[in-house]
Amino acid sequence: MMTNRWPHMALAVLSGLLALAVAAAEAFTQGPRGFGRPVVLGPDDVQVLPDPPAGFEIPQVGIPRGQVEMISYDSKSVGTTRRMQVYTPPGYSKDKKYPVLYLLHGIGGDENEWQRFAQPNILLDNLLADGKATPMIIVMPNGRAQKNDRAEGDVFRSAPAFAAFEEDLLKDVIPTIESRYSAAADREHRALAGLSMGGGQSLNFGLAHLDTFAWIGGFSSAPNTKPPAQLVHDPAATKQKLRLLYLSCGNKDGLIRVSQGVHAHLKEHDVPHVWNVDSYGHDATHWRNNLYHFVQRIFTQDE
Ligand code: FER
Repeated sequence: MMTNRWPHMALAVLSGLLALAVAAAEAFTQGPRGFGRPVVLGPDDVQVLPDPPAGFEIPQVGIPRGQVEMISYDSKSVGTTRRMQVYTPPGYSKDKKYPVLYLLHGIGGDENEWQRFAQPNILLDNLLADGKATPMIIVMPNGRAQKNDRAEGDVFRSAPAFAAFEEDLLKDVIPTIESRYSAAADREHRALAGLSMGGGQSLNFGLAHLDTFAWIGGFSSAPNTKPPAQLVHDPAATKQKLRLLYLSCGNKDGLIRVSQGVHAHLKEHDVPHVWNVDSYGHDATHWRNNLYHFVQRIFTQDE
């Protein structure tokens, strides 16, 4: 018997169209690259550190100030001359050795991004005047390790260059700083932190090189973060070496699932860490506020 197939075909076409419409609606509401994904908060996803006091980012009057300078270095792995910003604290002197924080930017940024979002020099000058931080050098390199390292065009295409930065950091950036500045050159005096792509880089490189870094921070870490079990594959060793592991994310940031996954793994394996979930999004306020907290908690042995 001949059956009429038209109703079936019409149905198939209709459900195909419906699936497309649902996918388009999801792409629209979740935004590109997961920024707008729905945030699902668990019981641990709470703010453990208060927002900084009013005026923390405004230069205090009459206090000594550090300096920020742009320097160039030859990168062997990239094959070009690259740039980084270097903050030296007030009273910087060759007679002392300073710990160093390497501070990494996001996917759309470069060596100037942290200065634009947070002015780490102002935060540090203020904290030092109040006796709330250890004098340190802060290095803001360019984490896009490729010949054209400007944030141009579709910045997501440069994601592989953010992975390649591991070699530039370890073999060129750190040796440059330790040869040109009065820097203490051991793991207890090196910290690595960053925002978004830079957060992922800090977790990936820092936890893989605990002989180089003892203090690690990831703010709003991006999906370039390695899977948690890969990041911390030997929890006992990680625990023994880490001085601080600081994770933060805003509760309006669609990328929060990345940090939630890292926190869950650390908790499961009893690796001490800070997990601070504040009320911001993927934005400069979150990065500035959490940098303020992070810098007060590093290099505390030097106090
Ligand atoms: C992604 C979403 C966001 C991603 C990277 C980012 C590599 C980075 C964001 C930032 O640095 O602000 O899917 O993939």
